[in-house]
Amino acid sequence: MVVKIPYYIIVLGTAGSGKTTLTSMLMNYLDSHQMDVAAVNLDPAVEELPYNPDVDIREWVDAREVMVKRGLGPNGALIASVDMLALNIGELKDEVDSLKSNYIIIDTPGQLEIFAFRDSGPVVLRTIIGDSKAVSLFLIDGLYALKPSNLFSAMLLSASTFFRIKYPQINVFTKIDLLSEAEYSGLLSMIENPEELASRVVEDADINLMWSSEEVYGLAEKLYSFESVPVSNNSGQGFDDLYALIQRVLAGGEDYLTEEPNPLL
Ligand SMILES: Nc1nc2c(ncn2[C@@H]2O[C@H](COP(=O)(O)OP(=O)(O)OP(=O)(O)O)[C@@H](O)[C@H]2O)c(=O)[nH]1
Ligand SMILES: [Mg+2]
Repeated sequence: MVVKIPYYIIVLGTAGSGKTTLTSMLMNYLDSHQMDVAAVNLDPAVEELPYNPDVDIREWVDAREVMVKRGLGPNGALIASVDMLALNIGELKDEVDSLKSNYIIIDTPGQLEIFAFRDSGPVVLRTIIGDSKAVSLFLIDGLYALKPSNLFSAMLLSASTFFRIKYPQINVFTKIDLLSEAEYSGLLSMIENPEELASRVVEDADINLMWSSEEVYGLAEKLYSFESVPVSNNSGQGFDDLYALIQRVLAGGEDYLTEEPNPLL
């Protein structure tokens, strides 16, 4: 018996970095390449989505209701909502397991700390994904990353997220359609070359950096072990490269392996 085993694509990143828009765009991209794709929304506070989620956390927890009932602020309510979900994850997991898609994209909330720095997020992800293959996309706003110290700090955040989530990770620079040609090539030269980033971070530092430029370079070099890809969620620029990187991680560069046998059979 041949059973489809889905590949999971987790979309993470700071608030407003473009997670939901990328989820929608990537769904369209995979769909137009004859891949079967589904989406899971794990943001309990989102009002409107540009895609139709196949599984939606809001079916189980409503962040607004949690806010009112428990007298919490928006951040506290979000954290409590995901904690509540972690305690009742079985039903959501069953719904995800019933999906028959090649790819399942998981859109996460803007409060990155829930997924990266508390226990509930990683527990929810590991329960959903089980033994399947997964890749995590760490989104960095391309406009924000133009400043070397911003880029460096975003890459550190990406690395620290990786230590908690523990799935292979790709840094995805979004909103490149908003950059001028000069800005785009400046960004590219920093994300392709750790030496350039290190020297610009040290050059631009208006604080007393406790690290020398060699030390910043050493750290930057390590951060470059994550692959990077610039994209526009508006025009679709960069999505061929993004798909190729995802495939390299998930299937050694091949397209989805539909004939993958179930290891349990
Ligand atoms: N120009 C441009 N705008 C983008 C791009 N990606 C996202 N946006 C815009 O950025 C804003 C935030 O996008 P979202 O997709 O909601 O970001 P998010 O990371 O899901 O936000 P939260 O879930 O609130 O953290 C929206 O206005 C999007 O239209 C992009 O590649 N280019
Ligand atoms: Mg979102």
